This record gives sequence, C-alpha cells and structure tokens, in this order.
Amino acid sequence: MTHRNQSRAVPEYDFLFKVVLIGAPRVGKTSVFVRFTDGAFREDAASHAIDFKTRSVQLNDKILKLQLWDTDRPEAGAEKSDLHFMRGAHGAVLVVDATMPFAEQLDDLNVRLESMKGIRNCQSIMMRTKSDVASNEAEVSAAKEYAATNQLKLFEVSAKSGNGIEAAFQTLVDAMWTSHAAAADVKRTRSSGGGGGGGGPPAKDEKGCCAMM
Ligand SMILES: Nc1nc2c(ncn2[C@@H]2O[C@H](COP(=O)(O)OP(=O)(O)O)[C@@H](O)[C@H]2O)c(=O)[nH]1
Ligand SMILES: [Mg+2]
Repeated sequence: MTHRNQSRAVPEYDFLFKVVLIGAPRVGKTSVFVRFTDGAFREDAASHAIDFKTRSVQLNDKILKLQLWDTDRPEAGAEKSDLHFMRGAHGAVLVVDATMPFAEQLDDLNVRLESMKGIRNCQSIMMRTKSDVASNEAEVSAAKEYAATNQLKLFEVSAKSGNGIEAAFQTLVDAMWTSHAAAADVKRTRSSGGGGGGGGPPAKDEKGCCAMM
C-alpha cells in the first residue's frame, strides 16, 4: 500500500471528498483515523492533536482524495458544533465501541445520527470498532438491528489489528463516488436538455473496484 505524496502543489486527483468521523469520546475514532491514514495503531493516539489528514484512493480510472476529519466533540449534546464540523461532508463514519454495552451508547448515537441526517448528500456508514476484544452475540445483534433500522451499513472493525477498516472505507468511497457521479449526471442532463451520456457516472459493472492506495 502506498500513500500519495501530500505535499505536491498540483492536485493529482479527480475529486476531493470530505469524510468525518463521528462518535462519543473514547469510542476509538482517532485510532480508526490513524489506522486508515498511517496504517498503524498507537495507544497514545488520543494525545495527537490532528484535525484532518488526506489519503488518496483509486476507483477505476479515478483518483479520489479523501480529506478525513477527526474530532473530539465533547459530548452528544453539542449538536451545533457537530453540525458545524460536518458541514460539506460527503461521507460520515459513525463510530461505536464494541467493548461498551450497545444500549449505553444509544442516546449519544441517536443525537449524532440526527446531526448526520442534517447534512445533504452525505453517505454514512457505521463502524463498531475494537472488535479484537470479544463481545457477545446479543451485543452484535443489537448493533446490527440499529444499523439496519437506520439504513446504515455496519462494519465490525479493529483499529488495533486493522481488521475491517479498509473494507469499510472502500464501501464508503464507492457510495460517495456513486452519489457524486449521479449528481453530476443530473446536472449534465439538465444543462444539455437531454440524456446523461459520455464521461458521467461509472457504469454499473464499474462499481466496487476501489483500490486503496
Ligand atoms: N483493543 C482496542 N483498543 C482500542 C481500539 N481502538 C482504540 N482503542 C483504545 O481505546 C481508547 C480510546 O481510543 P481513541 O482512538 O483515542 O478514541 P476517541 O476518543 O474516540 O478518539 C484508547 O485507549 C485506545 O488505545 C481497538 O481497535 N482495539
Ligand atoms: Mg480522539
């Protein structure tokens, strides 16, 4: 896996997607962020004051740059600051902690999910992280049920082992690109007064072949 040179002056990407990590304190957001951007797990990740970092991925012939925002919104009541942080996001990752009872995370989760719904055209997924720590079937089912009810794809991941992180982001990138391309096609159709055509969204069989770099 290679990371693109982030210091080049000329942008070498087809589209920039803003992605935000949302969740209660200590659930593991920064660790997911560090795992995805640096390919590492750091016990002291919390002390790193990183706001955002970029990573490029390839989807078919397109280079997509992900601008990932990590945050520590102090508590779920801070809906306004959550909303501010999420403004303009193309993608959001709702992070929950596999080592905590799911029921105890529900109130916080509902508030954050509500904020997420306020962002137009934002594709969302849910990550249940720290899956390297064993949890019982009832907990897994509760998370699955919540995700299904809220039309969120759920991924069991571990920032510590790296398990599931790439696949989860891959799914998100695919959804963001599909949504972006569809919106671009609508614009083109409107301005040409006719059908979509040339250079537009990926054909159906192109979906899902996102190579992480
Ligand atoms: N076992 C395990 N611990 C984790 C994992 N991810 C984070 N942690 C630990 O959980 C704590 C909170 O993680 P952090 O990423 O700072 O959470 P944040 O406050 O949501 O950003 C830290 O002690 C991490 O080392 C994981 O995947 N597995
Ligand atoms: Mg953090």
